Amino acid sequence: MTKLYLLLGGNLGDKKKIFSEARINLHNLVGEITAQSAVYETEPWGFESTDLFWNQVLEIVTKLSPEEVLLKTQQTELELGRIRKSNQYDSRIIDIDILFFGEEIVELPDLIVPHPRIQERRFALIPLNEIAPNLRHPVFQKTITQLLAECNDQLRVEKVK
Ligand code: PH2
Ligand code: MG
Ligand code: MG
Repeated sequence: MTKLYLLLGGNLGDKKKIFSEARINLHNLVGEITAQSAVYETEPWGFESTDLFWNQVLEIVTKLSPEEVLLKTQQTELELGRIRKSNQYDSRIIDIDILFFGEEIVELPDLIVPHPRIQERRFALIPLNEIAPNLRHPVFQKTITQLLAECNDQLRVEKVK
């Protein structure tokens, strides 16, 4: 069994309903959700849009491999209606990213874990720091709290009330 951290993100549609369905699907397909951060409203990172994101981190205990988890997250994205328009950053209904898979390092053509841009993104670090402040990044050998303290991202990240 491995403890894994997933990031939910989306800035289109009924975010409350979509996030709730994503959590149910992931619980059924990947494993028990053992912790979840608050939901945050966040400014789009890397592109311009007036549609603010919601982001949330889930801790899940799984017996699946990283590749199997990737398939289940992609299946969930499709079931919830995600359409990929381009390879550029774009508005979307739901994105489910694998942030950490235990302390494993995975480098496959279609999957890199830990997620290669966590350290640049407060929208990922802030919810992660809420539920796993002492989790150690196996490449940088720093905790989430340390990565957050060193992060230069200035975009707004606020709890949804
Ligand atoms: N995801 C991206 C690009 N930009 N910005 C925010 N605030 N939240 C995201 O989840 C997000 C983003 C690529 O997946
Ligand atoms: Mg993403
Ligand atoms: Mg993604």
